[in-house]
Amino acid sequence: MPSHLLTELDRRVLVFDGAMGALIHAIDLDIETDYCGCENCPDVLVKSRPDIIQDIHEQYLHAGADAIYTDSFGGAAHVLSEFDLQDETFELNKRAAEIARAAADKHTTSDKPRFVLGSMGPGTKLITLGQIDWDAMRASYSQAMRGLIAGGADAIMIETCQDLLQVKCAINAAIHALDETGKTPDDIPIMVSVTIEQTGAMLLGTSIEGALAALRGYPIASLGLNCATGPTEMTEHIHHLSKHWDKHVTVLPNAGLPVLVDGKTEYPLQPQAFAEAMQRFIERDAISAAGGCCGTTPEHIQLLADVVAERAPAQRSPTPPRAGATSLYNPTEFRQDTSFLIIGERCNASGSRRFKRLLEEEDWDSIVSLAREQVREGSHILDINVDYAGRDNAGDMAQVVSRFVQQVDAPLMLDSTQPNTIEAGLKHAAGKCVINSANFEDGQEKFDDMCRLAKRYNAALVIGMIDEDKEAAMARTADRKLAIAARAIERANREHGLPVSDIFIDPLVLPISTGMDADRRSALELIEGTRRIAAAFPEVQITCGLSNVSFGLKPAARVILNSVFLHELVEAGMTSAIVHASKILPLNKIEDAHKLAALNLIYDRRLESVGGTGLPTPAQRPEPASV
Ligand code: THG
Repeated sequence: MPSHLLTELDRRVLVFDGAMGALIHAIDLDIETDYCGCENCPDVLVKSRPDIIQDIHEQYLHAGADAIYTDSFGGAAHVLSEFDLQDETFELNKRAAEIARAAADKHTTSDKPRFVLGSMGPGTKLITLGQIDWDAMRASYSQAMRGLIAGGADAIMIETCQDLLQVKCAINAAIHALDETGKTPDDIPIMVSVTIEQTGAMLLGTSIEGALAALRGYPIASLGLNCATGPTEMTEHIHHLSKHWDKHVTVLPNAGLPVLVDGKTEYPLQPQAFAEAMQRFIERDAISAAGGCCGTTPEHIQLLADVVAERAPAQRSPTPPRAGATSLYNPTEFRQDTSFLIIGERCNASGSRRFKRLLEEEDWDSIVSLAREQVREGSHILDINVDYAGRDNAGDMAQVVSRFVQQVDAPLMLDSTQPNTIEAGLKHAAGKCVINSANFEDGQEKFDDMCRLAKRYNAALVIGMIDEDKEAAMARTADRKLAIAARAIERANREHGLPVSDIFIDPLVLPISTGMDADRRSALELIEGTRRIAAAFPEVQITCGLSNVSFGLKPAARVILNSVFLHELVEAGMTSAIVHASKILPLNKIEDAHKLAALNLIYDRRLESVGGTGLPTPAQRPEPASV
């Protein structure tokens, strides 16, 4: 059965409650008897003073709130552990939900149901800063969320989020907790509310565009904003969500920006002005739910409820953002209108002597510099491959990714044949990544593992055109490349639910410079394969490790062959390539004779090899095909 809360959110704008902390602080409570010795831990009051918590809930319900937040903002085990309360995580959260449930049920009438939102705050440790790791945080949230579900919460509200990696981890925890209780996000929706500071970004620097792009693939029912600022400062961010987020938008501002009055923090926005500002979001941005955060009171919520007055949400027709990945900070679209998506190849232990040396020396700062150099050269995304015999690859991946996440503003492509190395990176990557890569070489099970990683961490996925057929190995013909692509897209999309636009097909580039007969046609087949895949699957991304084509040639010849080959591939429908960005030349910078020589090699025209550039020179000089 679809959740009652979701049905109601479709039907009318819901009023959420206001601040709880200030109302608690206004009451004279005893540290020992009320707070159980845990000073500044409001979460413990559900045990010692349920009467106070229920009374605050009822004040908001009385004011007209349709939904109330449980008193469990700091209820995750890793937060409670600061008060040595970690063993009570499940119980405290269950109590918090039960108290809110009792209050909500008491005020529910046949025409006005009231809801309980199981609140989960960001905690006191930032995962992207390395203060806690993914597994610990996920387990901690899961435990608390199981309590909220057991206590009767109608939704899990992951709120006041400052760090995208924390949000991804908390969503996974919620899915896990629901799973364990035999529920799904259709029964108990997962809601997310991020905090955009006055700087215009989340605490760790994420823009609203970045947050939306990184979270869009998850089964969340709403995305909104709360805390940090008043409604005015939220205007452009809410506008962005309204235009591009195709599910519910929730807005819970503070009562303005805080001011210091006689050494005390006060929130200046009065109930009337607050309600008017919220009315603008409801009318202009078609938001689904409105409430208040710090500094808001039952009076603010009462005036807000008067303004909302059971109205239906305004109409809007959001256009979802185009497929892409994100760094911690910003999104990058997979389709680059006037170019191709440039994936920097140089952070690769087997593709760069410099990177390999820096990895051996564990010179992480210079590795960051190499990454930044690639961004300056024009790379949109950075490939990271630390696979290297004799080292702890998963450990290296974690080291590299945790640094790049904060110090490099580009989405990351995690490149390894080992799922555990990829996952080690995903556990540190706040933004939306690309996994490189899955294939069918070792059977469908391993392929499925990579797809599951992509789902869990909301990453895009590169798939190489190679399957179980040991004789044929990599797909060398256009036919086989297309056939494997069709199977891969079917499996990743239908079976695992990866959006087609988040799938990168890699038809696989082989060197054509080996002089071996078997390799002579491989560039040709690749171009034709790309053309067919692009025609059959217009939404799919197509990529390749371009530099492979010219292994063994002299550096100057490689630049020419790579550049000309890339041009042919892009014409055929290739949308991205893993390259050394500064070594790709525009065609008009390449001499005609060199261009022709490269084309002859690519199209396997009859050649005899001579010295000079290291490129074969044509025996005859046919007209270039596509330059
Ligand atoms: N498909 C996918 N991923 C891939 C590949 C692919 N990842 C790895 C590789 N292939 C693409 N990356 C590189 C990186 C470097 C080089 C080639 C491919 C390269 N490096 C020079 C060399 O080895 O001669 C430079 C050496 C140096 O700077 O020291 O050619 O196909 N999905």
